[in-house]
Parts: sequence; structure tokens; C-alpha cells
Amino acid sequence: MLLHGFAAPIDELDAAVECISAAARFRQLKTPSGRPMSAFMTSCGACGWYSDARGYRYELADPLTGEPWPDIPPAFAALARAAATTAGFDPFDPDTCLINRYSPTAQMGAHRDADERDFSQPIVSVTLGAAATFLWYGLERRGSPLRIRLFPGDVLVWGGAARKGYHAVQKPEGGTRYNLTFRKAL
Ligand code: MD3
Ligand code: FE
Repeated sequence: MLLHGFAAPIDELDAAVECISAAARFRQLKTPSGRPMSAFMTSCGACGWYSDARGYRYELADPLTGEPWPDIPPAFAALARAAATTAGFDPFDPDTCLINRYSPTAQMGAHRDADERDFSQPIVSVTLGAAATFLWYGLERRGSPLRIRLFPGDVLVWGGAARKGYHAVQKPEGGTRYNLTFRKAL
């Protein structure tokens, strides 16, 4: 479900991203095969998504510092819960929020989110900063995807059968894009 403008006003969310990234820096992760991902990432919550030669996984502490990830800010948690409720997924208690930062040349190839334990839990994603086109393939990674332009303040909720769908993100349109991805991973 696309909730256009659901996250507005977004100044408080932008400020929270700054605050989190001061404690847990944005970093360029490598895929298990050693390729650097073009988006820079950080996390907050009880765990954080991570990738390196050892594989894709959730880490309970930031491997850069050994410190726990910053807490999920109250404004983030409230937004994620409200969006999930609006889409019919109640209760939603995410234990992690991955923050992706896309420079004007960064993108994300087609993949599905499969590192979480319980696929009956939805995923909530929030666009901040620049707009970008999101590509939705569905349950198989072939054919021509549905193209959805996402603007700052747009929120997407993915649950049920869509939870296992393939998706990708194109380069942002003239600026830096941030995306918050709320998940219940553990
Ligand atoms: C559809 N991020 O971090 S969010 C990711 O814009 C990721 O940063 C993108 O895909 C971004 O894994 C897209 C939208 C999204 C997130 C999770 C999904 C779409 C999804 C899980 C299942 C289906
Ligand atoms: Fe994804």
C-alpha cells in the first residue's frame, strides 16, 4: 500500500537521521562476493542489517564501533506503527530501521528482503530527500516491473504475499535520497 505524503512533515525525521548517523556512521557495505553497494547504510534499533564476506545478517551491535545501534527515535516508531495500522497490519513492532543513503549515482538492484525470521511481519519504507523511481517485479525477478515514483514523505507498506516480492530502486532525481526501512527481523 502506497501512502502518499503520510510521513509529512519530515523535518523531524531528517533531524533524527542526522542524530543517528552521528552515532552510527553511514558506511558502504560489501556484498558477500566483495562488491561494494552503491548506497551507504546505517541502522537503529535492537539490531542492524549488515553485509560483508561473512554474508547478509542482522548484527546486535555496530561492527564499526562495537556499540549497540542507536535507539529507534519515538517519531520513527510512531510513524512505522501508524503506517502499518493504516495498511491493516496491527500490531507492528519493528526491532530495526535500516537507513539507506543514495547519492545521485547510487541505486539498488533487484532483490528481495529475506534475512528476517518472520515473513508474516510487514515492512514499512519511508522516502526522505530526493525522489526516485521504485521498481516492483512481483514474486519472480523477470518481465517488466511496475514503476512507482516515490517522493519525500511517501510511505510504502509491504505485507502478505507482497512481502516476498522482488524490488529495486533507481538513481535519485537530482539530489540525495534517504530511505527508512522498518522491519521486525528477530
Ligand atoms: C518490497 N530499500 O533496503 S524500500 C532495502 O529505497 C530496500 O532504499 C529500498 O529495498 C530503498 O532492502 C526500497 C521499499 C521496500 C522495502 C522492502 C520490501 C520494498 C519492499 C520488502 C518486500 C517487498
Ligand atoms: Fe529491499
